[in-house]
Amino acid sequence: MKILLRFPIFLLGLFLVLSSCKKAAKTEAAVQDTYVQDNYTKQEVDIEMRDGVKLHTTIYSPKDTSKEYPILMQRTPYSSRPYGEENFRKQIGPNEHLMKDGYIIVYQDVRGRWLSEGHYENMRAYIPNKTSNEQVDESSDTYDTIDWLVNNVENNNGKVGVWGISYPGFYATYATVDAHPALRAASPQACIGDFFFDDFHHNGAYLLSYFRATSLFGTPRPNNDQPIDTAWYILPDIQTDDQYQFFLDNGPLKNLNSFFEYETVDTPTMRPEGVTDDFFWNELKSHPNYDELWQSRGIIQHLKDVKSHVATMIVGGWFDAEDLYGPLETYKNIEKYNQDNYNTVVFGPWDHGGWARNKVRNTVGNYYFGDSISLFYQKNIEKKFFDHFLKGEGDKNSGLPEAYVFDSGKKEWSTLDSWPPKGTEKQTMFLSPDQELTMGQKETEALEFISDVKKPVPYSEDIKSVFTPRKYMTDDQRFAARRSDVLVFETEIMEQDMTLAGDIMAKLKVATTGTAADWIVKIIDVHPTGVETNEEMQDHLKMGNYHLMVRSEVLRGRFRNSFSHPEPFVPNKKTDVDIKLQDVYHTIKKGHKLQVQVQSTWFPLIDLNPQTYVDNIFEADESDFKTQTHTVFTDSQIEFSVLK
Ligand code: PG9
Repeated sequence: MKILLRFPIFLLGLFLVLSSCKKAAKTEAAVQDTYVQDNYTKQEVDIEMRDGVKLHTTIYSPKDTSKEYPILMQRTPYSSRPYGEENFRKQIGPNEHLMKDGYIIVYQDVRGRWLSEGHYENMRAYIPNKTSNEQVDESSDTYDTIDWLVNNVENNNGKVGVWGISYPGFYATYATVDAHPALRAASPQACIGDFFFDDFHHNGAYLLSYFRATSLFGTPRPNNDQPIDTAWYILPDIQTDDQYQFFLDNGPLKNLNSFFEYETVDTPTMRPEGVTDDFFWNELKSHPNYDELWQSRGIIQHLKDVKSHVATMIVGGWFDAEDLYGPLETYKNIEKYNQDNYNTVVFGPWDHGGWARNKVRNTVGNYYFGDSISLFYQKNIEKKFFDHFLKGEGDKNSGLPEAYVFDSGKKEWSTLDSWPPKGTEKQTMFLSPDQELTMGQKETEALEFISDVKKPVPYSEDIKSVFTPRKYMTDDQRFAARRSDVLVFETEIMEQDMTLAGDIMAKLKVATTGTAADWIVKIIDVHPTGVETNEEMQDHLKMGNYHLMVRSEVLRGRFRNSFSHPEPFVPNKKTDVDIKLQDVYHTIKKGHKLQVQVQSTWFPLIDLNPQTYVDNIFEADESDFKTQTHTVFTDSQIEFSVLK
């Protein structure tokens, strides 16, 4: 009896031990919540810029004052809170290894945000060749801040690094322009490069899925834009989880203006016709083309003279829905124009900022890429980079490769001496009749589909409402493939691996009965059956036969020849539409199939194209939206960069 009794207790004990191991296996051992408070002091200062504006800056310094430390800084529009020198963050710095190693960690509210003075401008334009202290931008603000820090913060070793993800990544890139001599290392990560190609637009198509984020960047601070330590903006509440239906029922974009008429700010007594209180919404809706407003605010164009004392490591995620253009173009332009610089790139199988998370299982949406990929990056790449340039030799022998890139098909890292890799060849495949994707061109046929503005193609089969899109980047695409307004082209089963490495060019030959159209291309890795399903997979899906979206992109057809000078289509005229899809590093493995989908709506990831040409879709009327018949000709082709 005793043995019998003891046996279940043993099982219970075993279960408890195993389940705690399993739980621990999901997340890396978390740092105790009071680590920062126990090991760092905190001070908050308002640093005066050259034009007199003061920027609120939080400084965490190691309590051990027996040695000197580099400064690692992040400039952010998202607040350097918690405010108050008695309130501490639970983790500081790019990752916990750097925090534990001992750095002076600095956070700053950028000009016009939170507790900093001044007025905010999204993606503030750079002013070259400044001639007065009144000419300020994020470069001069960073320079003035670094100058103050190295001359006033105790125990600093005179070397400064900057890092940031997304918008903070943009400010990290900006720091490298007219850089302060103390700046030695910059890691822009998922860094915005240009709001016409990152975040709010993709090749001119407005990302309606960003709608709720607008007020975060466009609501004027109250009391005539005074510093404030609590969130002053309100995210629009569309009061439903079904954003597809909400935006479809809402109709033209101009019906959204009412969300941006605020009562909580100093509302002008009389709003000028068509002007809302949200200054960013006004910019979005008044500048549908790539005009001076957007062009002046892109940072990529200003990377032609990055001083060689600034080492750069650009980081991004292959499945980042928000900023993919930015990190790729930032790396490539620094590489192109500053060939003596130390400039490296890291791209892993992550979504937006995934590399900074401590989860053991690295997934994007349904798809599992492996364990400890972000943890590996933090410990063996990111810490190595900053330690080398801020604490170590600081020469080009960092021990890191030019390109640390993860093959999302093979699910393994590669260390390469360039990106894109040497040894790639362009391989053209044709969108052939009978839904085939073929190496050789077959006879030219016209494949027609009805593009119904009342039933646009969903960008996701999930019923949800998002702040910004994310999961769709690895979603299974069978839900779309089964619609008559999505054209599908697929290879035979691969007899050998095919490694896609670099950009993809879709060279479409199209026509429409209308005068306007969007064109979307999706690259899909069709998995074989018999593949094990991971625990993160949604219930209605299995890994067997999963149609993994590897890359996707849209081009608003009016911009096919110029992003600044849009033009209508001539009805029923065969027209070239070339779409550059951002880089991939993905092996379509033997036994898989490569699939391409082409469609004209992608809702509500992007807004609905009226499919009749109007100068500004933000001002379109209900009557402008018309169902049309689109045609894709089978001499359309996709040009892949294939690693031989
Ligand atoms: N690039 C991201 C973003 C920008 C603007 C609106 C919403 C998101 C980011 O900074 O996270």
